[in-house]
Amino acid sequence: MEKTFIMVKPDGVQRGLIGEIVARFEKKGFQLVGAKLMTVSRELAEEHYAEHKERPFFGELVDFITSGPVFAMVWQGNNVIATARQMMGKTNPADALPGTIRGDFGVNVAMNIVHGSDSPTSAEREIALWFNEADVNEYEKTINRWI
Ligand code: RTP
Ligand code: MG
Repeated sequence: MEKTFIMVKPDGVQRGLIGEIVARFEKKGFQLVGAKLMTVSRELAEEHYAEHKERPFFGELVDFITSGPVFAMVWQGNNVIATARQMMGKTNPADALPGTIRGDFGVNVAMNIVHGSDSPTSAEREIALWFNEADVNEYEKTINRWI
C-alpha cells in the first residue's frame, strides 16, 4: 500500500491546526501509520529540503522549519501521495483553492501550514529520513469486529 510523508509545519502547530489536518486525512479514508511531535534540527531540515539548497529562500525555509515543533506523520492509502498533494493545495496559499488545507488556512508562501511528499521517490526518501522503521506501524483496522 502506498505511503507518504506529511508534516504540519510550525505555523500549523502554533495555530492549533494539527487536529483539523489529521481529521481531513482520516475522513478521506487514509490511515495514519506513524506520527510524532518533534523539534527539527538544522541538519534534518537541510537534508529534508536539500533539493532547494541553491534557492534564495533556503536559509529562511530552514529557519522557519526549525523555529518550533512540527507534527510529522506517515499516511497510507490508495494513491495517497498525489491525493494528499491535491488536499494540501498549491504551494502559495494565494493560489490554493478553497477547500484545500493551504487555501482554507494558509497565509503566505513561507507559512503554508503543511508539507507533503511530491512523488513516490520523495515519499520513500522522506519517510526513511524522518522515521525509524519500527515507528511506522502497519495494522489492520479491526473495528468491524466490535460493532
Ligand atoms: P513542501 O515541499 O513544503 O511540501 O512545499 P511544495 O512541495 O508545495 O513546494 P516546494 O517547491 O517544494 O517548496 C518548499 C517550500 O519552500 C517554501 N517556498 N518559499 N519564498 C518563496 O518563493 C518560496 N518558494 C517556496 C514554501 O514554504 C514551500 O512549501
Ligand atoms: Mg516540496
